[in-house]
Amino acid sequence: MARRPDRKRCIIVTVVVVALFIIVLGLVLGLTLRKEPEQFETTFINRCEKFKGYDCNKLWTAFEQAYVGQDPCKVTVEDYDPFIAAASFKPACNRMMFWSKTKDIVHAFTAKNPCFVTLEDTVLGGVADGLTWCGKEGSSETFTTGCPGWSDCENNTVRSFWNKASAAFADAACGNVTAMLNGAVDTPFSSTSIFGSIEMPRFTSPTVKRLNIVLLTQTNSGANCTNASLKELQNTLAKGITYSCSEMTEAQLQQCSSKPCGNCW
Ligand code: DVN
Repeated sequence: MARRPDRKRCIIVTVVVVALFIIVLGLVLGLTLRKEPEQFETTFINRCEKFKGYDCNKLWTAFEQAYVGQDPCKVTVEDYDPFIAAASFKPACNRMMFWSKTKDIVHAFTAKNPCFVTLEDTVLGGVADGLTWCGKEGSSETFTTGCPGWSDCENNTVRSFWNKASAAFADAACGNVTAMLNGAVDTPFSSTSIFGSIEMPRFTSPTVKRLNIVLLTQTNSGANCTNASLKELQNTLAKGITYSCSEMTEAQLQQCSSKPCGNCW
């Protein structure tokens, strides 16, 4: 008879312990799973705040609405329209710098020589440079792992973003425009690259007056300005735009970093 209350107490204690365990497990799992999207959003907002004059929360909301809750292979360039509208920027005539296969060198150059501005130096590209992100059907979160790769599907979250941002950047091109290409590869100009397929076709005369190609060359080997791919570039460049090509070694480019705007090539 005296054992019954003990048994009851034992059951209550067990239930409380199990309930506490479930709550703690839930909290731990919840915090762990929430960590990823929070980090991405924080990175985005922190990067955005380095640029003056933007409402970064508004920019974030416009950005995430493009892909959140969607199949990461079904995000179109148009889905990023609200972000592009919110991230409007003043065109930097004569200072816009395009590039292909020279990502690290060109960004090291523009960091030292702010006369020139790449897409990634603007809020438009700066918030997402080097990042991977996607959504999932039925989820309101941003994921940074398990996203489809660049060539897994045409309309993937990241690729559509860069296609749209590159188009918007090129639409704003004006005056003398520069593109830094890589002389260490067989075809410095590729008509299927973002520069060749999305950006250059948007340069129109008379808004764009001149296209300066800066071809980064090795001292003794690789492509030079007579390269066949650069002939193709000239053939596809819109009529009325003047073309020039300057061969430069990395050492010459370094010296150029301290020169006044427009005096490099
Ligand atoms: O003018 C620049 C700039 O405005 C940018 O938005 O587009 C132009 C550069 O694009 P591009 O001409 O295609 O040059 P790349 O060097 O061939 O590719 C540029 C970047 O796009 C790569 O560095 C990749 O980005 P990541 O992975 O380093 O963050 C990405 N990319 C392009 N093609 C890719 C690819 N990533 C994976 N697979 C591919 N096939």
